[in-house]
Amino acid sequence: MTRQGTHMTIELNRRAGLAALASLAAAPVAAAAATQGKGSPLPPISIYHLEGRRSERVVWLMEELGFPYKLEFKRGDLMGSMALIKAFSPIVPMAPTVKYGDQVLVESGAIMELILNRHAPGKLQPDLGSADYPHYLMWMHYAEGSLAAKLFSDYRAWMQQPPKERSRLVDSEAVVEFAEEFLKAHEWFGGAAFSAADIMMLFPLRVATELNIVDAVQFPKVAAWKARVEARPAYQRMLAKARPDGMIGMLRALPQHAPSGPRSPGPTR
Ligand SMILES: N[C@@H](CCC(=O)N[C@@H](CS)C(=O)NCC(=O)O)C(=O)O
Repeated sequence: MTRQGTHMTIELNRRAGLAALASLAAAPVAAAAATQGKGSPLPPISIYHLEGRRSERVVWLMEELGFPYKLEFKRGDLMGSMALIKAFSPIVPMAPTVKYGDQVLVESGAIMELILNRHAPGKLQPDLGSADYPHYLMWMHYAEGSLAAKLFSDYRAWMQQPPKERSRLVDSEAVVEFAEEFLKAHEWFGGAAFSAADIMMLFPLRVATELNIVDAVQFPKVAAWKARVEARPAYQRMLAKARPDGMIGMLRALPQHAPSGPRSPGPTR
């Protein structure tokens, strides 16, 4: 790996990928491979990345699957990494941006669903017909649609005008509480087994407590789940490759919360 400031192109898991491609090449057509549960051959994938941000989800997924990918970012330089993204995809520069074959994709959840459904059938998702599947799919989408959206809007509102007491307008507790309640009855967001839903949920739940948007002590099940997912070898490999110097450029954490009053009745958007 080259050092800071230089444009990093990291070719990862290449050998594993070549072996997988070689074995898949024996299948007559991609569709036949998919029906045999092997998945279609993976096109070349480049992940445009910002350290510590949502693009880690795709890197982590690829590490869980042992799939090859290139990682594009400037180590220790978020602005430089964003400039790479803008040069590659100026219309909607965001992380992750993924080059999938010759297609340009954004939205971490959609990218993950595509990779799993097309190239890794049966992995990191519950069976479509199982009781776990509806929950799995709900958390896959809740992570961005309800949780991250509420957290970041509360964060901005709080930064703009710090509230003096818990308020219906700045109340991310409710959206995190929903996750806490679920984890009282389930070990993982996909139910019985670790899945891509856990990968989706880690970023917003990390942001929630690291930026002090909610009090970590109020959510012990979430804390225990975080420790479980962060201990996974694939997560650790992701950290080594995609966040080699730890967290950089972190947003300022919110000041200590206003004294707790009664919980307000949930999200109001
Ligand atoms: N819903 C998108 C959100 C992507 C997103 O907003 N990514 C952030 C980084 S975590 C970003 O690129 N922000 C643009 C910026 O910081 O300028 C996803 O899940 O991929």
